[in-house]
Amino acid sequence: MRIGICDRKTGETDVKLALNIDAPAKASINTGVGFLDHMLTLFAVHGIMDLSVSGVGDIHVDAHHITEDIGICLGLAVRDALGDARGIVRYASGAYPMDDSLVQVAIDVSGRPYFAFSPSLPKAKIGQFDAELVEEFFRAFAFNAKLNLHIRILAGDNLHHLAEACFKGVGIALGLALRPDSRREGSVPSTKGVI
Ligand SMILES: [Mn+2]
Repeated sequence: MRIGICDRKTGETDVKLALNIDAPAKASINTGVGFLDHMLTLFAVHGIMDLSVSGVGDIHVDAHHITEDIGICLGLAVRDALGDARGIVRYASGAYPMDDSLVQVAIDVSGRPYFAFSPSLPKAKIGQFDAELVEEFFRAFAFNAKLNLHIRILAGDNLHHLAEACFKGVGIALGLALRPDSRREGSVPSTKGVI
């Protein structure tokens, strides 16, 4: 079982996160931010991973620090679980609908961080949650997981649906990219021999 752990405490947040990428889908999420709990649950259930997150943050300020820091921790936990990334598929992409919304996600577990999100979501709120934090979350995640992540909004204007399509889409694509492929025969999926 490939398991990654991240315990990270700063002056702004205290995050404990565990990720098992080979376990049945399960989510145990408590971040103090309801919308973020909902998104991380969708990420784990549709990515078919076992994710537990307990986070405490300075949400009297807003949800920025806790959201970004959980993105950092999820990225570090993916890196931790992967080790040298032996035998994985490495690439995955798809277009993921959520009613009116359609989001294209492409992932390369390359060992090199790159992030693109376009167009940016409007500066508006989804309930109490700032929609712009969706992009902040995935930037922190991609940079700390050291992978290429492209998220393109193809259709839709319901911000709740768009955010859901992003979290489900990245969860599903990540799950597919991290799957072991027996034809790799345990080799590192790179002509460089390292990821
Ligand atoms: Mn929902």
